[in-house]
Amino acid sequence: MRPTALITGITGQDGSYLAEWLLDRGYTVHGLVRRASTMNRSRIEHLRGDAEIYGKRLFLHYSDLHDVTTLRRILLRINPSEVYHLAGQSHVGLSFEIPESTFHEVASATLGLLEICRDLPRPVRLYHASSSEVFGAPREMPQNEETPMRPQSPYGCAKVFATNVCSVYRAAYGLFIASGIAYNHESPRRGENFVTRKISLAAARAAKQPDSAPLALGNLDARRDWGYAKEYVEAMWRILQQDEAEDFVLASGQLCTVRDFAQAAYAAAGMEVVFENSGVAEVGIERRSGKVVIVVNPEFFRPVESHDLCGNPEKAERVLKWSARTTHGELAALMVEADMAAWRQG
Ligand code: G4F
Repeated sequence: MRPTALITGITGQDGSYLAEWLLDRGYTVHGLVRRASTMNRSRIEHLRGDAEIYGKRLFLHYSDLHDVTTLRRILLRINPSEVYHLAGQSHVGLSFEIPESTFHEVASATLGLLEICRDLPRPVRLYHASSSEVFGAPREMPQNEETPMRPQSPYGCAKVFATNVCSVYRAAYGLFIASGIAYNHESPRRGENFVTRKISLAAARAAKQPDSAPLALGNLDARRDWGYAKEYVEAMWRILQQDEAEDFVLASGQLCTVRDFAQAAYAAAGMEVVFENSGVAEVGIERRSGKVVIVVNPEFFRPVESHDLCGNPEKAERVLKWSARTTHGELAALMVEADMAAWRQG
């Protein structure tokens, strides 16, 4: 019999790559999608358009994570062996503007899902997408699975709750529940309001339209441990194939500033950049030097910034036999190339 997986958040970056990974391994995949007036399924459109897959091994179900009755009914009907819980508001900056809905989507919804899993007749393995944001302002660098959590945002606080309640349910009820404490992972499928994709789109646009408006960014000195999302979904799957349920840090172990990522992205599009703090540049290309201008706009600064978030991937490498392979420079280049290719196709 084919293994069956349920993915919450299947239309997102990670959900779409994970669906591909599982389908390639012979799984039947079910995904939860939210009912909305506009369809936002572009990342899985190629799978939906594949007559060999859609409706045969890939199924989508309308449900909201707060619609616990529907969720329970779906889980009982499809009887999955594995659940990958990836859904929820994931923008850290936005969580300062919508803290309560962030908490409901990230924290309460996870607890609701655990309650359903607890009652299922057949034991299920659950992957919970935790985040480096649980560490926030860590007292050590790099962080590992034992590093104390010190979140710096409403989103981070919600993830702390969700990660801790997953551990409690694992201990209390003997359920196979494991969190991947993932550091930033990006791709051409990344949402456009995350900094790497914002940069790759702007670099591709500047290559095509030299007089386009300059890119405006927030904190250029912020450093992140960035990896390629396509590789991170493999780690999620490996976590559920272990004998014991355990949490894992998923990281590259390397830091890169927003400034350096931007420089690498524009270099991949054949351009050099200069950074202006004034925020008043009117065109993207400085006529004298031929360099592209990136301006700093305080609007994109956060009330509190997480810092020194660099993961120690040692446990994942040793136990899961997994490591992040794509470097920051390679990641920037592959994202820009994908966005330039999309421009060329119109
Ligand atoms: O791309 P970001 O918005 O990602 P952030 O905040 O690190 O969170 C992402 O990674 C976490 C860890 O995996 C996830 F938990 C979370 O769900 C999300 O996927 O910002 C990265 C850095 C920040 O320091 C931010 O202040 O870039 C800085 N930044 C500078 N200018 C900007 C901008 N971020 C955004 N979104 N937009 C800017 O213009």
